[in-house]
Amino acid sequence: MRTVTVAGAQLGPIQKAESREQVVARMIDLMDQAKAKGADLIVYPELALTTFFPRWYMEDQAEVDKWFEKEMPNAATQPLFDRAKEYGMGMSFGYAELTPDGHHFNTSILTDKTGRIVGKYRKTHLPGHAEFDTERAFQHLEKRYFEPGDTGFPVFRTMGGIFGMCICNDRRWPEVYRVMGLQGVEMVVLGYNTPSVNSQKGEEAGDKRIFHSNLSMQAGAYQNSTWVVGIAKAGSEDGHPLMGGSVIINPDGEIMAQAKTEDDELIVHACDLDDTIFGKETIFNFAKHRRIEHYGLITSQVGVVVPPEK
Ligand code: ING
Repeated sequence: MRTVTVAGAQLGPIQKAESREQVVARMIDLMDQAKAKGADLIVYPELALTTFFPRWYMEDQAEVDKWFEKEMPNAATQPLFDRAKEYGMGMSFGYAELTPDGHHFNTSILTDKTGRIVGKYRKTHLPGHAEFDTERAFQHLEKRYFEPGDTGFPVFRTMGGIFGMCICNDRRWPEVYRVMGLQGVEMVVLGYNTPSVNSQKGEEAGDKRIFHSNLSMQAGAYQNSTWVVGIAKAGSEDGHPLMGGSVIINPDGEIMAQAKTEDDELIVHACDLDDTIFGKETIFNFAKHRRIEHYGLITSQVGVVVPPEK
């Protein structure tokens, strides 16, 4: 048994006017609750420190940069790192990263039980668009404000297991889980900020969004025999609704815990990393069963190339 008790710390909405200090206080309150439930690891959402600012069109780079962190930890987040260290609790959360040499990433970190950052991941798959789109009901400007991540999909040894991260839209791409699966990942932690409505398809029902989100993460978990923890920032941010539905999914692809609200909400589950072994040694024993001589298009071709008309 290698049990890691995971607390998924879903955040409710963060309004544009809310300060990082106010948000960190909410995150610490969830961490206190997690401690009371014996959590070893707490997982927060994507861009956990601010509102989902890519919904706002901005031209002044100085205004854009206000949403980014120039160092981590920093004055606003140090109390969170201090509390995690006091509790001996690992944590993962997402934030907008502005590097010393001027690069802008949608980033997530993983700390160990001593509060040390042991892993960093920068979001690879940026959805949305770079210019103001008059056709959309609302903007989704991640391609405007972030560069595609440069980390790839690394995994990290900590807390007695092998952990990986991805962020939001990454969870929809099977390659993401497989690259980590090929490194033996036993738990993928990810945060998301997913609009409850489709900016291009108004009539899409909210429950289909939850369905697609769960389908993607459950498939990733099952097909790589890994735990997947997907944690939302949810609720209405300045009138823009984000879906909830935070989940903890086991290596068989089964949902073991799911959030019920669109507010700050903790979901907790004792995850035995040894539950990943059977799948990795049998049906998804990659070394025994994969036939990579037939998979070439997956990395040699970006888009679709259809066969010629007869
Ligand atoms: N958000 C959304 C996500 O992938 C999205 C964007 C929503 C794309 C629904 C496609 C369909 O969950 C982020 N931040 O990636």
